[in-house]
Amino acid sequence: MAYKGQSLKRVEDPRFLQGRGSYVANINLPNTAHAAILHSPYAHAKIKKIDTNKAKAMKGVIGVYTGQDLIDSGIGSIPSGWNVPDQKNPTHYPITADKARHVGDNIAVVVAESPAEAQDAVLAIDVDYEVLPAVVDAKKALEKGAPLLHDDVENNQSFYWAFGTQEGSEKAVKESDHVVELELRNQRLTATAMEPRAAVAQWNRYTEEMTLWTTSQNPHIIRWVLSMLTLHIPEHKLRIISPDVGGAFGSKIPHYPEEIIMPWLARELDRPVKWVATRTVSSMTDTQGRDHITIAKMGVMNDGTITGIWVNTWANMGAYISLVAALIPTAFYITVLSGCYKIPNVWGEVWAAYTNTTWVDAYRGAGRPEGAYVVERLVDLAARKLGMDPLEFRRKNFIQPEDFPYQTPVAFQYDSGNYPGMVDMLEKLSDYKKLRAAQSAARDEGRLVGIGIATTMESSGAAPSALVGSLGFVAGLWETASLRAHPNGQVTVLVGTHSHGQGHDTTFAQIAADELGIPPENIIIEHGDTATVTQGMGTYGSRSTAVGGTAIVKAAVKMREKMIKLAAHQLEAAVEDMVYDQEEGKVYVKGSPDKSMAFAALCFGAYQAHNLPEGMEPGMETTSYYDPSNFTFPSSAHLSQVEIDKATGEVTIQKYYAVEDVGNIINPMIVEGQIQGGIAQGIGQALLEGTVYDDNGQLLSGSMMNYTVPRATHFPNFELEQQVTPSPVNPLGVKGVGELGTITSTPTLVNAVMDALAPMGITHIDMPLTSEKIWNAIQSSNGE
Ligand code: MCN
Repeated sequence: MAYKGQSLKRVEDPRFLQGRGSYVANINLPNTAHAAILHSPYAHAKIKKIDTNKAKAMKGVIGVYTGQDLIDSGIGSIPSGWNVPDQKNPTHYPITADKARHVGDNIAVVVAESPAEAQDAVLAIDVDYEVLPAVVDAKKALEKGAPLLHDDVENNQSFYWAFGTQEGSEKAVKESDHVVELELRNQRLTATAMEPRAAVAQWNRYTEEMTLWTTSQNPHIIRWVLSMLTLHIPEHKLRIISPDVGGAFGSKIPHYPEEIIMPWLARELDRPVKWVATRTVSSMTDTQGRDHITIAKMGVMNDGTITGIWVNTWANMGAYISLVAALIPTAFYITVLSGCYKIPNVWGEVWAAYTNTTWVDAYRGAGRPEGAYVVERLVDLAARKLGMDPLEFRRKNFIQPEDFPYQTPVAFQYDSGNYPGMVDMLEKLSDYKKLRAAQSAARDEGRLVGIGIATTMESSGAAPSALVGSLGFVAGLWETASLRAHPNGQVTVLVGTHSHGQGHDTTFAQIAADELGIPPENIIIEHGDTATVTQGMGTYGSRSTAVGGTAIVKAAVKMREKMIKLAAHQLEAAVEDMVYDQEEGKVYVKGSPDKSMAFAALCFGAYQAHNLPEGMEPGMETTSYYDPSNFTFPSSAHLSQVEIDKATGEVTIQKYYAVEDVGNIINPMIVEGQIQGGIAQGIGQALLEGTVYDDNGQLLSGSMMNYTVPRATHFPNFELEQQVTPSPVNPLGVKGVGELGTITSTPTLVNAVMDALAPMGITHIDMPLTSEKIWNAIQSSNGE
């Protein structure tokens, strides 16, 4: 029976729901010491002197350490793993020694017998700061005379990157019948994962081995960097475990200071050391996302044909360069500016700046939501300018199914898709004509009802390694999987990706079950421990199924081949005459189905090793390293209807429809869950969320009291449908789903609100579209 395509219940859920999750904060080793960190209260301040004497003398305190202590012992600077030409990567020690560059920058660490004693002693550290002027805005940071963050980075400029058809875009925009222009801010966001970050380190003085439990999406990458660049412990003596991780959304990709500080302390003190962030510390120090200022233009002809697009962006990198931060406004942003459309000329350029804010890295979608937002807002404005229906305008410009593989002017070759089919489905699902008729009736009554649409594609499962290398990645983006069949026919699948909410224990078992012909109950999935899974690149960029899932398929093919050889030998038949029955999990002789050996019998035979073919090694274990030939390109079309209360500016989402195309689907229920969560997160950005710094760099949204994440009551029922256009890139035919809902829902909602406000002459308001901003726009509009 085929398990792929079925909505199997998530096997991990009973554990999570019954409080049996194993999170880093639950790791309690004997004799553990507890660390607390002193964070800078200033966004930019020179550290003139640190007096730790009072703190050191406090009850329970084992030690107090400053940045200089770590530097003196040879600890390295946190590196950048993605480097574009001429990129300037400032020095970034896990505890700063010279000055604080953002609120929350690490100033010192206390280790004590209990978390409370450590925290109390943190308050007793006396720091003499010289407060310096701060800059929080990317554009202002690049201006002459702006406060300089790093001595080794001139003008605060991290990098400049550009791609596309500069001349063509300029000409196209100039010579078009119409030009639409937009200046927008894609505001900064905080990931607010349910589980704050944590790290526990244990040093084994006998073997000189270090074990680090950390809340990471990519423990193997953390091991590479810790070993080679920051902690300098040999890789084979370093074990990184990322057990259950309670959500991440990109914020647990980076190499964080605490992943260096805790092992360093554990070795210094020769006892386990534990650190757990509070929500406030997470708000200040988890990497944040987005934060673009953009000026964009689109040229269109009278008949609705898009001729070109021109985009200038200023990207705020925060105070330091994070691990893959440089990827986000470059290869994950400018490369999606063609969207779902045949645009002959696409040009994007970006200036990236350091500012006195928390460092920025991936946040669900990472670059692709920013790109989709620019394109979909321009498309909406263009349709409005021409008086065309936004669905028809999109249809006119779509890349057609027969155009795939489609080469855009901005590097990507899209694998497959059916964008017209997707909007046909959306039109039907939403009963679009009826919605428009109802909207027009509501407008006649003076109500502010709007319908917003967005159609987007995204690039998931970044690959191949050589390509991402040429774009700036220091590592590769392959994935590895090992299948270990046990003598009784059960199988352990070890995979280099990391599940932190996505349900891989379930979907990966479905994949392996179909490949081997055994029930998923006989398979367990292991990930997140470098001692069992030898290598891996982790989970982000919606890569796990397309890349990790395919590595499982490839390892299963090798296992089937070995089983066929073994069965042929034991059944005294020719290898060419053997058939592997993936339905039944057995190997039989063609034409004689009763001459067969079951999967478990073959496993037992392989370990028994009494009767193996000449030259065959005992055991049943296979490994694959898989490097895909291309990204996969999922797509989606969303539609939402909103109503705005004129008196308060409050937006109510009345209807939400979404059609997604993620290729073949492994588990429809999990895919739906990913999309539902993604839509909620994208709407959160459109309407509510925003990380706010004042001009002095003080974080004004540092708690859940003033950073508004959406609640269930903000949403109507999402009505979802799937279109299936398999990807030719991988044998599963799958594309990524993890970020798609987020990418499409943000422009959908903003387009809906702008549609509602269109009769008042309002064309754009920057996110989040709070009731206050909308109310103010209504008050100053010319429509009333
Ligand atoms: N899937 C499927 N069929 C497909 C594609 C995917 O059944 N055609 C299933 C997969 O097997 C997997 C899930 O859907 O169980 C997501 O798969 P995929 O799109 O491959 O994405 P990843 O597993 O690589 O997850 C990463 C993605 C990203 S980049 C962010 S950010 C994100 C997201 O997943 N963070 C999440 N979803 C999240 N969900 C939770 N609960 N928590 C997070 O932190």
